Amino acid sequence: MNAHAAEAAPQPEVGETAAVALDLYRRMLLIRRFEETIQSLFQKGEVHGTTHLYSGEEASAVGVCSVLEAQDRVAGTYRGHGHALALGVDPQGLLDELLGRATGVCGGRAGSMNVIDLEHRLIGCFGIIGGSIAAATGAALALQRVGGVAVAFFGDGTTNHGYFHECLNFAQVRKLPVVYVCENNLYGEFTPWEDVTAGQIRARPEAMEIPSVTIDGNDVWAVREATREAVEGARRGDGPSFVETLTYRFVGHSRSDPGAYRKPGELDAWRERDPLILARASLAERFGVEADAVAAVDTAVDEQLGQMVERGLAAPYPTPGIVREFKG
Ligand SMILES: Cc1ncc(C[n+]2csc(CCOP(=O)(O)OP(=O)(O)O)c2C)c(N)n1
Ligand SMILES: [Mg+2]
Repeated sequence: MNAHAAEAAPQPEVGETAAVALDLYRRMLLIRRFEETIQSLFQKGEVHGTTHLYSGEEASAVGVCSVLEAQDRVAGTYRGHGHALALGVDPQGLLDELLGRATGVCGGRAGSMNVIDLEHRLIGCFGIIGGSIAAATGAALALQRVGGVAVAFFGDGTTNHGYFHECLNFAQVRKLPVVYVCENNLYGEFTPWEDVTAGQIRARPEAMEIPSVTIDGNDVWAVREATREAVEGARRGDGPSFVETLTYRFVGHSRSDPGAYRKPGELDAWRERDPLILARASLAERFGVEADAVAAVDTAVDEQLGQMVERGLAAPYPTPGIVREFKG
């Protein structure tokens, strides 16, 4: 666990059902398997550029997005496959996008890092760190007039960027409906967060009197409950909130990183707290879901991905010079 302790995980609210729990699990599993597929396609030379995987952090996106409504808007990062799939972006469209095909959600022209899908509330994924914070803050300025809440996902390292400080200050002064979700995975690229960050991250929004919480980012229920509260506050007109999800990426920063900087035993310790393991445990213990029902979800996701790869590899490449119009 990170240097600062997470608050106790809230229990699911009365009214949460086994169906909701299974759906949250299915979404997290879909992200994990989708990215494993992407990585294997990348190694075969079918996915170009680079990839930044979200493996290990799935509970953060899925928990946050599970409480959003149709009018809300989300800005993700270059680790955005997870954010997109958690929002319900069509997995086939996303896969095709990464394969550079015309059938991709951006017509095959965005690739892994810059996916946008306005139909599914995703206003962009940003390769420039802090870009998501600026975009979500701008969206919140508009949503303040028309209704809705904006969410920005970003990492621990990004809290040292000027955008973070400027945007949070602006959002608090204008009481914008925005939730800032800092996915603290302990590292910014290859650097431990504490080597480059003065004080606790949460103290920064707190200094601006922005309600802030630090939670176990691998527990989808903890993320869901903390975000629900933050989103409700934004809808009431109370202004911005800050949610720090403590999590860990199981793979390197990007495709070329073997992760040699990890502390001994660190990866294994976090693997024991894999969000999928925690979700399976909660399915059984809190909801009485039988192992067979979980296995059926596992099989369905595997089959879905197998079919998607076949279709994606058969899809056409975009015509040079012709840019598809975005709907939104
Ligand atoms: C403005 C800007 N500066 C530097 C970079 C290079 N860069 C890419 S990822 C990264 C680290 C970000 O770390 P963090 O915010 O913790 O996100 P994580 O990758 O851990 O999810 C940096 C510095 C960038 N993309 N944009
Ligand atoms: Mg980080």
